[in-house]
Amino acid sequence: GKVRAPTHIISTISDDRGEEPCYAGIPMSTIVEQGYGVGDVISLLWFKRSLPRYCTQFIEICIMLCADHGPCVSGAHNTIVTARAGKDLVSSLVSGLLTIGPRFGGAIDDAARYFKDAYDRGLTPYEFVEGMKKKGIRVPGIGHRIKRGDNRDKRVELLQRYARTHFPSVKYMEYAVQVETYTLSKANNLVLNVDGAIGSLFLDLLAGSGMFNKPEIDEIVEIGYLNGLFVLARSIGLIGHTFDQKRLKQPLYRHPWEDVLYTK
Ligand code: Q5B
Repeated sequence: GKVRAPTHIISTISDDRGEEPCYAGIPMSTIVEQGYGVGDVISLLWFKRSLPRYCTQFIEICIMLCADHGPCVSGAHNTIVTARAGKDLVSSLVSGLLTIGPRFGGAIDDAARYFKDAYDRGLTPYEFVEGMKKKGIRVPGIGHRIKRGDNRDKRVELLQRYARTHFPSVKYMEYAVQVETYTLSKANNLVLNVDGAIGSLFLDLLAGSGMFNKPEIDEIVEIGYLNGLFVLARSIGLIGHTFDQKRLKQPLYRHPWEDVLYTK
């Protein structure tokens, strides 16, 4: 019989061999003609299934809300400095993206992991937060440099309002809100931030949509898909900052001496 040479790559999300490319088995003509959006494409290429409209709309809202947060955040700052050093689009973009991590924008997966573990184990917010403190771990998804208990993040409110209206259950998000109530009683900057809101709400999407079984949810949380939402979204803003600096013909950036504490 025929002997098949062993393959070097296994791929399950897309196929470009036929007349038209397919994403998770769906031909491009269907995607275009049936009006699929970016949320649908993310569903196909990341989750390998078509998700209900309220889920794909939620994904699109996350992308829109996280696309930019001004020039002063770590990512935009790096991108601006790089663009002003005369570097190209890709270099400026990746220098901004490289700041995304546990403190900035990249706390979504850990927020989902820790909120899920604490909720599923039935921990009270007090037990959860104090347990994290004992371990010396900051609660991912809690805390912000400029947002406060009396100056909440509008993006978080918008996500919560959407989910309360459209999701069948928001139990993980409500748990995150209880955690926030406790952390705010400790310090006014310990608000539920955009990473924590997306992390907890994505748990609700995974658990409540009926589209994922338990091993699939556990695998998504363990692998960590959700920081990808911030990376994808913020790329839009970082590309915009690169064009902005080029358009403005900004010179090489040099930080002012008077803003540095020189000390021995
Ligand atoms: N403390 C975000 O810190 C920040 C605590 C905490 C327990 C916490 C911090 C943090 C977890 C990671 C996270 C996502 C570094 C943030 C984002 C996107 C963005 C960004 C933008 C955008 C801020 C003061 C005191 C200390 C700390 C304690 C702080 N956080 N305790 N759990 N989570 N959060 N990141 O203000 O006793 O004095 O030693 O790591 O979720 O990135 O817009 O900027 O769209 O671009 O620098 O929104 O919260 O506060 O470090 O001076 O701490 O609070 O232990 O206590 P800060 P610090 P003590 S959203």
